[in-house]
Amino acid sequence: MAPTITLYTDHHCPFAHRVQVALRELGLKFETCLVDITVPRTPEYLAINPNGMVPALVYGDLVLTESGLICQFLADSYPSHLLKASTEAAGALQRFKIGYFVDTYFGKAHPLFDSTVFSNEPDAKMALATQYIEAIVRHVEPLLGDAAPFLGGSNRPTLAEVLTAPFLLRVLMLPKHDGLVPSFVPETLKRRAPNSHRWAQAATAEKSVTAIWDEDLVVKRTLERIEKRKAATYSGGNEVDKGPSQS
Ligand SMILES: N[C@@H](CCC(=O)N[C@@H](CS)C(=O)NCC(=O)O)C(=O)O
Repeated sequence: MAPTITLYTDHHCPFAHRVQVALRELGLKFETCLVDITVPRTPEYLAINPNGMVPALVYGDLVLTESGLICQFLADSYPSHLLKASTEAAGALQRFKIGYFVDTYFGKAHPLFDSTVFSNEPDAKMALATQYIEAIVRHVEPLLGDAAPFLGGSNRPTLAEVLTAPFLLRVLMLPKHDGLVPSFVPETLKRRAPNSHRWAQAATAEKSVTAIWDEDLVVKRTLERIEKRKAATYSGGNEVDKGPSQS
């Protein structure tokens, strides 16, 4: 019998969003429990995940945490278009390429986007946005030459898109909101990194990705976090928030 699956999530968290995308791509039935991460966690939630973070996936009698590992576990457990088994023809190579791509995107590019969002100084914001685009041009664009529209010529999303799409939504949508990300980002990406731009648009248009996307909520929460960080900086206190990687 298939295990019952419950996802503990907050819809503005991109890490939790990854797991939603994986579950939907795999066509798995699951329940959603919303956890408000803007307030102290309830004892009930801390009993499920003692570190209080989302996502947590209750899978049968297991509690799984860490979004990347949860998605990998699901993709391994339910063979599909997301990921070949390592024993399939070209499976090991596809898995290497997906891992390499995801490492490259999050290791070399996305932190610069997060820093753009959370920078308070307009000139620094512009410089960081430019550095993000340069990192995409240099490191990510060459890996997407055969995207069709997804990684490695796949016409359906792979694990690479599952892990990146929630973050790409922010790259494409936040520049519409004054003061968060300079508005030149999407247009410049389209011109300088056409493979990446096409790929990001395709990934963020998938139903599995848009299903729980709430742009107003993400913008509101991002602005709140920026204010909180500013207040912490001006009061000379310790950081009250965990940093840009959660944007
Ligand atoms: N590495 C974790 C990161 C998860 C994470 O940062 N979750 C944030 C929300 S986006 C969270 O739960 N923050 C609440 C807190 O730190 O108390 C993962 O990939 O699952």
